[in-house]
Amino acid sequence: MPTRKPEHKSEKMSKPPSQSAKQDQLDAFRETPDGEYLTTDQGLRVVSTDDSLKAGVRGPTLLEDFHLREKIMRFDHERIPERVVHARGAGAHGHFQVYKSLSKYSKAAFLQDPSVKTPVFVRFSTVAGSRGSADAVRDVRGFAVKFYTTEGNFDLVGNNMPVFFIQDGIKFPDLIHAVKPNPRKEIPQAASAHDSFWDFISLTPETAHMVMWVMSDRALPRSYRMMEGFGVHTFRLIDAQGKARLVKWHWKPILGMSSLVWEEAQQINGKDPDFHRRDLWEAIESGNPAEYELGLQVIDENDALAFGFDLLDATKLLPEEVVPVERVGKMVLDRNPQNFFTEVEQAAFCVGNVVPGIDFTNDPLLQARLFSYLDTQITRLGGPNFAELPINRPIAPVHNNQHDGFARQTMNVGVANYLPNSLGKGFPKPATEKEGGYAHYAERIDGQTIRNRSDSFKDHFSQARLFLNSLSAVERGHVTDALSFELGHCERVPVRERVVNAILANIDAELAAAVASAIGVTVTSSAKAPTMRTGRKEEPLVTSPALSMVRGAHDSIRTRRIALLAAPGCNGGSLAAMKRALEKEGATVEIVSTALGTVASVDGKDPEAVRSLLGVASVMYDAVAVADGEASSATLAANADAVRFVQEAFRHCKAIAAIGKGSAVVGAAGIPEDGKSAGVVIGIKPDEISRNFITAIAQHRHWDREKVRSQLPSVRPPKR
Ligand code: HDE
Repeated sequence: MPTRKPEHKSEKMSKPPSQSAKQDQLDAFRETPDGEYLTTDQGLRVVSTDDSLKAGVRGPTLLEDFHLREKIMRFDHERIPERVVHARGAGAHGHFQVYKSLSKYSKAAFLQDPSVKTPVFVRFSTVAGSRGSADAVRDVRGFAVKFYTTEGNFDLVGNNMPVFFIQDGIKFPDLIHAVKPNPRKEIPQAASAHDSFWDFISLTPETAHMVMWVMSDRALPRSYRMMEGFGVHTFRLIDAQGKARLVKWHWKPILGMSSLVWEEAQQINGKDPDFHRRDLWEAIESGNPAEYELGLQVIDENDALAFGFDLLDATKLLPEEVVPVERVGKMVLDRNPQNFFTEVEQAAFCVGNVVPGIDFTNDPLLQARLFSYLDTQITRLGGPNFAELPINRPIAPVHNNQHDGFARQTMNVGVANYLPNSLGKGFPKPATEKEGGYAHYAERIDGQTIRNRSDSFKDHFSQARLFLNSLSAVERGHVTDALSFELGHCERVPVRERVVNAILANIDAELAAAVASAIGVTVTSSAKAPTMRTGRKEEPLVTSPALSMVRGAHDSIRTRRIALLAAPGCNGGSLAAMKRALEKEGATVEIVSTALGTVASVDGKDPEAVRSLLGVASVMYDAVAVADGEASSATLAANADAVRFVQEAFRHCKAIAAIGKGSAVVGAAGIPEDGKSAGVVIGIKPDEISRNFITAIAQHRHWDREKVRSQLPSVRPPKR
């Protein structure tokens, strides 16, 4: 069993963490069997692990076989309860660094010095599905960051959407029961397209804004590396003078935002249920860290009600056009876990883990979370000692009188396990604020005990409308399609009717009408809710361009996955040139052929196929190109899998290229071979095609094609 390195008593909180502080701590627990003998948990060497101890070769197994009993006992108890929400996830290690001191806002030690790299562990997740569910479902994504600071752990447990379904945590069990599988049949898995979810939505108007987000492309991220993150609630930052400011936390992905299209996502869930987990893992393994900038919206403490809504209401966002997001630091995730269970499954994020300089607000959703995250670990991690697990252990020293309980590891020495004491000379002693003690912000509170909500929480539709109005026509079309899909799966007509009339009609008449006609119900309500103010000006903000995903840089193909289709008889030289050009831009390129291995070429430059058409599909790539060569093209054009590969890439609006004769495969897929369709690059000069192909891939999607999606010509027989 690995031995733990002792923590040094002399470790002072002010000492900057070594860059590897957390990694060193984790490494002390790692066990590598290289060159070692197999032993029992007691360290006894084992002679055989293949046969149980029996009375005679054909006789009964003996109870005396302690190795058998221990091995089976340990196996029987390998599973722990999955997270009640966010059960499916993936994690990575890295660090965080501020660009410059944030002392003007917060006294938190990890926000002071740009030369300090604070170790972090991040877990991304879906919400509704169970641990073995597929990654590319329509859902909110969790974005939980644990900062191992010198003053203790700070957990920023956020999502990839800036708002939430409900305003008060007391409704969380209702929301989650409604979205989780039907309690009788336990279906559907990891999906909100069912009656109970939409029944709850239709009767809970405060969900309207979040519903727009979940029905948008934000719920289908292309990668964890290409989505934003949000703290959702308003928190407080406290500076060294004790001055408090309100803050909204943001994470901005360096690669920009990208999404999947719905049909593609559904196919991915069959072809590669581990799509996002694999993407994160492979990017990091190939030396491409996942990177995000930390953004802050800092608001004056007195401005909680200055923007036409309540900053304590988690169903509202503060548009970036009203209060800009200041980019203050960068997080780099560059190390994969070495053991999923101990590092990812046992990670316990607690919203209540804060450090001096960061504090809470009275957001009633946040307040309920402060209880839940500590409480839930007792069942999930089997007792109160979960903070001792290596992944959860702070790098700041821990000294207190919280003792005992299941699986306690620390051996506290001494008899004075209480305070005040004289037997232990008064230690461990409480710290003053100056010595780094956490003092809660002294907010003045004056109120009556009441089970009710503030009037400032009553507007549920203005920001749902703001979000919808801020989307591009294509994005808006996707919201309509998603609602039509989801409600189309509701068996009960009254549920469909209520969503349309009680929720959608209040947001936008056109949206309600379009969805109603798709799901066979009628809009009977013409009462659109009034638009309330968002921002400082009296006239309502009509759009917030920052809410659309199509804005932003489209100039990089770094880490994009590209398939090059080739068959025997291809031109290997031009294909290799294209591969080199794409790889130079940071893309991952794979040659896909009718079989694995060397593909015979006409020019002696035989490419190596690392995938076969049987094993992959175009939904696993961002773009596809077809090799030159008469025989290769003829084979691929006659191969239904190859033709479908190209056709699906076209349906999903991805960049497509064909070198020379490769255009025949594009033609066989029913796509015009004139190279005039958006994002379809056809030609004979490899350099020029590669250049144009790179530009087309950087666009990520060529949405113009959506208009023709349903009219895509059927597959033409290949030209002979
Ligand atoms: Fe969570 N949430 N949540 N949640 N949540 C959990 O904690 C809960 C909410 C979020 O990767 C649980 O350790 C309540 C908002 C993430 O391990 C649990 C309420 C946001 C993760 C829990 C909310 C989140 C969780 C389940 C309403 C975005 C995964 C296991 C008051 C700001 C963390 C666990 C990880 C996990 C409760 C609402 C984000 C049960 C009661 C809002 C990213 O404690």
